[in-house]
Amino acid sequence: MKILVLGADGYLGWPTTMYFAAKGHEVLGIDNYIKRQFAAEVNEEPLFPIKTLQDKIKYWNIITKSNITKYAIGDITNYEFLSTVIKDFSPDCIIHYAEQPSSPWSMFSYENAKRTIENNLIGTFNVAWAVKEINPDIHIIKLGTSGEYGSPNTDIPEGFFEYEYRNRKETRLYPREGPSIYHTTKIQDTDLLHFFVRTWGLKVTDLMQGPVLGIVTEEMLLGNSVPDHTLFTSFHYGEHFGTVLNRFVVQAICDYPLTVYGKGGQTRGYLNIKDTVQCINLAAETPPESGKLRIMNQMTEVFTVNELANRVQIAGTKLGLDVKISNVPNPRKEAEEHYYNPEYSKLLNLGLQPNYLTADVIMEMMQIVQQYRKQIKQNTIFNCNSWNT
Ligand code: USQ
Repeated sequence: MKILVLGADGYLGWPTTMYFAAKGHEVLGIDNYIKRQFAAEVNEEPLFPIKTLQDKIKYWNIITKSNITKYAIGDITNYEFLSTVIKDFSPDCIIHYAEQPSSPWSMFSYENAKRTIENNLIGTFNVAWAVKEINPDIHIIKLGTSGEYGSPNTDIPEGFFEYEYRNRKETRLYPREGPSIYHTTKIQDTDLLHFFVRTWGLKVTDLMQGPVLGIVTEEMLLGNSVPDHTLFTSFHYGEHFGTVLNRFVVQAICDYPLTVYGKGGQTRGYLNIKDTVQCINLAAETPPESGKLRIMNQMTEVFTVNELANRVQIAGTKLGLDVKISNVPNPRKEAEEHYYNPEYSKLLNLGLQPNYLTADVIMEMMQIVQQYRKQIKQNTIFNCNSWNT
């Protein structure tokens, strides 16, 4: 296949680019480095030094002795740029990660909220419009978020559900209620894509992904037991850009009590970064029929924040660390104790082999983070940047 990866410089975009390239697909990775800029504004550089996308791809092509992976630097909110790339490359599949990905960052200021809305909504709109104009047969795989559902008091289906109202039945998108501006843009992305699918028969897969954890994917190992650090992805641990398990691992290594927000009963579906790339591949290999929006819940196991903290503490003890847990004031507006029961069988039925969160997985992460301990900026870990202030 010819695969266009939008947001190829990011935490998930770079492992995805390598994954498809390693399978022999022709990959074009695009990025405008905006996430690097957004993160730098809040002093949150990734823990590991990360080369530019150009340099990563050049390095990848040298060590894998191939030249099928290419890059283009540009902004997908610029329609001229995006449509030219799609016309020239003529992809079979577009994987769309090119969004501002942090909920806390989107809530930090008016400017951040506005930039999140502009970047995410115009970007997605441009992708859908360009595909409609150039070739509606291109399969769009869009990274949504399980946060679109909020934390409802009923089970959560995979996208659509059947309901009955005044003795009549209908099937519609399950109601969504985002806890941040970021999550709300993802809801609007889904609505936009659904409209394009219904109106112009596009083929779209929208993945409701839970918070991702982990550092290493198969392609960083290059067949060895130790990863090549030059191929590492942008691993964040700060209050805005780090996901919770990744943050806890870094906190354990630098003797910072794990920052459980509030009561810690917040429950989400999580997955390993290795499973993200597997899921994207499974989606790419099974495009939906035209005119149908396919939604799949992308997660492999459900935890409360307290359960995650306990697991990190146990893994830390095995490595001789004295990991403390602290219930800090919750900077977010979210339920801290709630029902949560999402369905997530579609990707398993397509063949997903989950990498579950074992003590070994956490210890492996800790051993890598340990090597970069001196680079950890403790002052970016918790400043209680709040939804309410
Ligand atoms: N949390 C803590 N302590 C921390 C950090 C987070 O208790 O130090 C809690 C949060 O309050 C939340 C849960 O852990 O209840 C998950 O937080 P997160 O920061 O790992 O995830 P979230 O902000 O929800 O967003 C992340 C990614 C986003 C992705 C989303 C999936 O930034 O790209 O889409 O996970 S979901 O959460 O399902 O919306």
